[in-house]
Parts: sequence; structure tokens; C-alpha cells
Amino acid sequence: MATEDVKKKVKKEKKVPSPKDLSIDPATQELLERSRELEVETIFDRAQTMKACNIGAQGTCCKMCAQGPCRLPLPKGGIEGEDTRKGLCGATPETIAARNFARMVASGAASHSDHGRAVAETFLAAARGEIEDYEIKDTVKLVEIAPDFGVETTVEGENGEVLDRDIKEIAIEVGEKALAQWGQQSGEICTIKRAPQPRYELWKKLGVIPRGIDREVVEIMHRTHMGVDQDYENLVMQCTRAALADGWGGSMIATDLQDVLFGCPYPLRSSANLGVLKEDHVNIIIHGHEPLLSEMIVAAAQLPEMQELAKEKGAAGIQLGGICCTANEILIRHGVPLAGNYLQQELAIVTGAVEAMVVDVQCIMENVANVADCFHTKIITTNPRAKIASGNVIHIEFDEHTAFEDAKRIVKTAIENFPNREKEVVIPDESSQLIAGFSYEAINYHLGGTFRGSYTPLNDNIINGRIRGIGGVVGCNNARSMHDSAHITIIKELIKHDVIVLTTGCSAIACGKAGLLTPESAAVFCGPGLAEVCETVGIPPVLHMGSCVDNSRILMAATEVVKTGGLGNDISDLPAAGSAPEWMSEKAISIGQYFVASGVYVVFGGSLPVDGAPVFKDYLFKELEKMYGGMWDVEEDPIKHAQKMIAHIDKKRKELGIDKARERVLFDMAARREMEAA
Ligand code: MSK
Repeated sequence: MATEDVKKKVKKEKKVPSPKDLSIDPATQELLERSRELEVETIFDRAQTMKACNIGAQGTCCKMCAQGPCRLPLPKGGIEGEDTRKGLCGATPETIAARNFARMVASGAASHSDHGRAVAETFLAAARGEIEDYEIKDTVKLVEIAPDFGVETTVEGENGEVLDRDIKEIAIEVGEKALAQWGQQSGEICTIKRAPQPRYELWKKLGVIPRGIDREVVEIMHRTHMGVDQDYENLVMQCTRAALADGWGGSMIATDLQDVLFGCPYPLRSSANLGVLKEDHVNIIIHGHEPLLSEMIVAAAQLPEMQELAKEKGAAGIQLGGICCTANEILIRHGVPLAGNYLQQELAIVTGAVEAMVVDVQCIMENVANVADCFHTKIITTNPRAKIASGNVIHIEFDEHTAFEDAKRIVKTAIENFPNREKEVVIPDESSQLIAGFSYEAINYHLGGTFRGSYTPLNDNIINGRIRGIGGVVGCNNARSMHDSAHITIIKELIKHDVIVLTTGCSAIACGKAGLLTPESAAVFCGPGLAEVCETVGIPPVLHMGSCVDNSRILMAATEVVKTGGLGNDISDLPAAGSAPEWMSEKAISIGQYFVASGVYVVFGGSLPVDGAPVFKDYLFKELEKMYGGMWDVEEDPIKHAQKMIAHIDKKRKELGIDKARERVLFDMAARREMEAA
């Protein structure tokens, strides 16, 4: 049932919706039922009892100074004639909505980038040999990325010969250059030049190349202070600079350095959903975003001494499961199963089987502490930037200098909690097999073959029409819409029409649970062209590329497609579109803006907080396309959402002159089926 239908049903029947109306995921439905029986309140309940603020949802509530908040909702029936709405200082709805939008970009860019900074600091300390628990693991990727940071990988020998430079020296210099990107005050962040040349030139012309990561975020906060920037177009220009500093800067550097520290992901098998928890095991949920901690927990949990301790306490072993993007990080590098996505964090505890939920930063609901109070589960915060003010939450601070020891303490705390289970354990019998870990390097390898990786086969199949185009579907869950429903409906519609999907974040977890991350799913859900490609190459039609910072992998994949040739000169020429069907976090707004500025048509589900400022909305939805070739759109209905993406892809195919090729391929396929049937 579509979200609107559920809302109507709740209104009409004035009764609590059934779990089947709230999530398409059977494990979630089962545990929602249980949470109600046990009277444990979750976000699903609060979403029914608390309405969203209509003025905030329109983006036209200004609380930038103490003379307000000034509230400027659109009058019922819209505006006739001149729009005379103003805040006390005279701020127009456009200024207010643009400032609010800009602050969301700033927060999103700051979150991804602060994550990246922590990784860069650890990377540099590891390269210098100042910490013992991390090492430079993927030296191939290190040498590949070094030139982008302006670091030489060779030296001249005594006789003029070219020699490989010492890996440690390269790593230290890359670490120093990477870290410097945050505090840089002028010039350009170094990774921006990875974009296709015409895109880079366009950004230069428009004056939106980020100077330094922190600088662009701080400047948004200044410009949106009362009485500073009062021109929505100028505000959007700064949003773009900060968003690009995120996607092509902080996030991209985080992905790069994580790959070098922990290994570049390549496809591996695992499973997804709460059924991965085991009744007779110590279950540890790792939740949050930064892999610095979770990598250590994975290693600590494998120690024989920990396995022994678990047995001493009566458990058969230790089971790790991830939630949110930490889940994706440890999945793509270690195959640790996904326990669930954002809206399942409280429900994991409701199983009664979780000894500890270990959290770091981002997307952690404060209410996990209240839910844990009803069970034996210990919530363990680990990051000085993210504590929870609840008497029962334990804080075990994680320090990269004592990383492994800290991780061992955390795992031990969980194991010792195993005998304290108080309630019956109910683990839904739901988990699906999956393949994940499609870094852009892995796509290169998989499609191009063992000896020489290449995107050429992907481009060829797009040009010949077997693959209609590329859809990037990413982002969160949102308790205002049916859990996972929009993600799965949109993605099924895309692959049915031969659009290959790249996915990250909680969308990727939804796909894993729904069985879309297996090569076998291609025969069931795809159009004939995409099914044929997936079968030939042995890949799923939906490629799991990692966590939210790994959206930078999608930017790199798009760049590689452009550079490979035959599909235009820039990302905006590609038959591609982006989507965040169930977005909720400010990070999604930053991601949306950097994809738009990179030339991508981006459709969000639900709504964007811009409806109260029609001129500003128009600017984002229409004018940006004239400047960047990409623009924002919103579509709540998942089928129409997917169809809008497909229409854009078809428009780009036509502009490239490859629309006819597709018709021919479809004919060929039909003819072949006829031949096979004969
Ligand atoms: S975790 S940002 S709910 S994708 Fe990256 Fe999921 Fe959105 Fe958090």
C-alpha cells in the first residue's frame, strides 16, 4: 500500500495501523507486533502520534535570531498576485528557505567530512608508525591515488633510472596532503580534478570549486546568520561549493583512505536482516558510520580468548551484525552480515537477543537507550562527539592509540552480558543472501576481465541498449513513509526497464533484505537486456557500493564511464539519474546537491523543505539544470518516481543518438525468444 493510502486509512479508521501498513519487511513487521505486545514504544508509534510541523516542512520557519521564530507558511490556496510575506527583518520566503537548505547542506557536508578527517588522522598516524593497531594495507590503491594528492610515486635513481618510491614515504605524504584539505584556505581541494575535464572547467567558470573543506562549511554558517546573505542564488552557490567539498572532498578522501587502511572492497557473499542474529550466540550490533572502530571489533571478536570467554558464559560463539552505514563498511570488507537498516535499530533490541549495541556517530536514535532499558541490552557509546544522556548507557571511549584494547573491552562487556538475558528471545526467521562490495575498481575488474580492467563493456552495453542507463538509488529510511517500500518499488521498476542500479547506505541494506543483490535476481526482476548482461558477467542487477561516504564511488564510476568514451563528454551527458526515495538526514541534502552540481538529475521521495518558497523551489528544480545539467525533483509515488528517472535516461539516450540502438536490441531479444520457442 502506498504511504498516502496508509495515511488515509489511519485517518478514516482512527486506529493504529497494522505492522503490515508500516513496513514491507517481514522481520520488521514481526518485531513491531512484539514491541506492541511488550508495550515498548518505537519510532513507528511516535510517527503516528506526532505530526510533522507544516511550516518547517515548507522550509519557511526562520529561527536564525531571537526576534522570531518567524513563520511564513504558504496561505491556503497559494499566492495570488505579489508575494508580500516577510519575516521581522524583511527576509523573504526565498531567503529563509535558502538559508535553511544551506544549513542542511552544511551539516551534511560537516558530518561526512568530519568522519573523513578522523580517518585521515588515523591514516597519517598509522603511516608514521605512531599507532600499532592500523596499517597501510592496500598499497596498490595507495599508489593509484597518490598522484591525485600531488604525491610522487617514483624517484630518480643515481643513474637516472626510475625507481619505486618507498611506500611508507608515499603514505605519510598522502596522509599529510589529505589532512591539509580540511584547513586549506585558498586554491582548490586536490581531488576535485578527478571530475571529467569539462565538469571541472564548468565549476571553475561558475566559481564553485571548493577552497578547503572546513572553510566552505563555516562560510555557510556565516552567510546564513541573521542579516548576511539575502540572495537565494548566492546562497545556493555557496551550498554547491560546500556540497562539492563533501562529495569530491571529505567523503571521497574518507573512502580512499579507508580503502588503503582496510582494503579496497571486492565482491563477497553475506546475508541481511535480523534473522542473522543467533539465539545461542553473544550478539553484538555495530551501529553508526566510522569503520575505525568496527574494524577493530571485528578483529577482537575473532580472538580465541573472546571465543573462549563466550563459551564460558554459556554461548556457542559471537555473532556480529551491522546497522546503518557501519554495517555496510564491515560487510563490504569482511562479509559481516547486515542486521538491518535505520528503522530497524530499536527492533534489533526487541529481539531480546542483543547483548550490546555499540554505536559511534550519526543516525543513532536517542530512543535506543529507552528500548534497551526494557531488555538486558547494553548501549555502548564510543565516540567523544556522540554521547547519550541516559543513566544506563555505558561510554567506553575509543581512541585510535589504544584501538584494539578498547575494542576488546567492548566485546568483553558484551560477552559478560550474555547470562543476563531476561526476556524470551524472538529472532525472526528472515535473512537473505547477497553479494556486496562493488567498489568502482571492482566494477572495472568484473566487467573488463582479469588481465585488463575496463568500463568498455559497460559503455558498450549502454550504447547497444541492453542496459538502458544507470540509476543511483541511495539514502535512508524515513518513519513518515512505509519502511523500505519506496526503495524496493523504485529499484524493481528501474531494473525491470533495464536500468542497472548502483546503491549505498540504507537503500543498499533494503535491497539486500529484498533479495535484489544476487545475480539470480536478474532473471526474476530484470528486463531482457539487463538480465542478459547480468547472466553473462555474473553480477547482480543492483550493485552494493558501500556506505553513505561511498557515494563518492558512484561519482568515480560515472567519471570512468565518461572517460571510457562513447557516452558524451561529461556526467551530465550520461543516461543516468539519482534517487533518495526515503531520505531523512541532512547528509542526504548535501549528497543531493553535489550530485546535482555534478550534472545528475536527482529525485527525492517524500518532500523537500522548499514548498513554502516557490521561486526558490523553481530555482532548484529548473534553473540549476541550465547551469549544471542536473537538477532537483521530488516524487512521492514510487512508480512515477522511477518513471521520471527512466524518462530522463531516455532523454539523454536521444541526445546521444543511441535511442535507436535500444529499439533494435529489444527487437533482437524478442526475435531470439521467438526463435528459442520455435
Ligand atoms: S545510515 S544517513 S539513515 S542512509 Fe548512512 Fe542510513 Fe541515511 Fe543514516
